[in-house]
Amino acid sequence: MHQEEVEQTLVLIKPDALKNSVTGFLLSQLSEFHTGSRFAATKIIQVSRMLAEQHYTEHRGKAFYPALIDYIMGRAHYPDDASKRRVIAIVYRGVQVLQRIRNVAGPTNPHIAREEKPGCIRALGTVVPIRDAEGRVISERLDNVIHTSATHADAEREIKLWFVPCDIPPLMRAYPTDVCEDHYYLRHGKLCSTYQPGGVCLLAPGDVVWRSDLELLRLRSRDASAGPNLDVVAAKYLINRDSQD
Ligand code: 3AN
Repeated sequence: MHQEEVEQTLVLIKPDALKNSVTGFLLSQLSEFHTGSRFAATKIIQVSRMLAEQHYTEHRGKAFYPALIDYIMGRAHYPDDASKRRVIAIVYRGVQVLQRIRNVAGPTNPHIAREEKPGCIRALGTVVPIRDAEGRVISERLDNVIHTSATHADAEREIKLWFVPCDIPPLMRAYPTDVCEDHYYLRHGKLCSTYQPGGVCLLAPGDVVWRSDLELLRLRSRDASAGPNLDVVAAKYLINRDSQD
């Protein structure tokens, strides 16, 4: 096996899978035996709104977007028990692992998955109508059990969004890292270099950081409005920090 053939992908085992206790089945379907993939990282996450909105940023503004955010946050499946709201986030690595895992997952829409690819993971899912205030169906929520990255560019964006480098053993990291030399705090949505009450320390000197994140933080500390949204870096440092709404 040549090193350059090894790729990575992000899988999210979503709240409906956890509620229906199919996690063991999914892990078996995703295992090296079926997909040639190996674990590089995994964690249990209570998904914040910030993380959900960054993950699904391409769907912002669509009719199903609010329901999609509620779904990945676990609010749809656990409306009355926030303590049960979580996903399992996994980085898999292996040869052609992105496509092999997408094949096992199947089509995005569970109805189509059942028709076109019976036996795939998303054939276990369901489709929930979304209604407006008058009760008219305006869209649908696809409860499709797992997320898998669609492209290599998506995999890089998503792995960097959900994981810090030290979640992944050094020899399994696919993207460049740097060592941070400064303090970066987030306070009321703004970046600061010194601690003030209410601030959260994102990074301290000596921390290992995705190089692209550090570039954005440096840019932002010179010009507070430059570059992409700060949340794309901040969200992973806030994972499991406070219980979410
Ligand atoms: P996939 O998850 O198969 O890569 P994406 O990335 O296009 O599909 O969409 C991400 C998620 O957004 C889907 N898993 C699904 O929950 C939701 N979604 C996408 N398209 C629609 C749609 N037309 N109607 C409802 N929900 C959708």
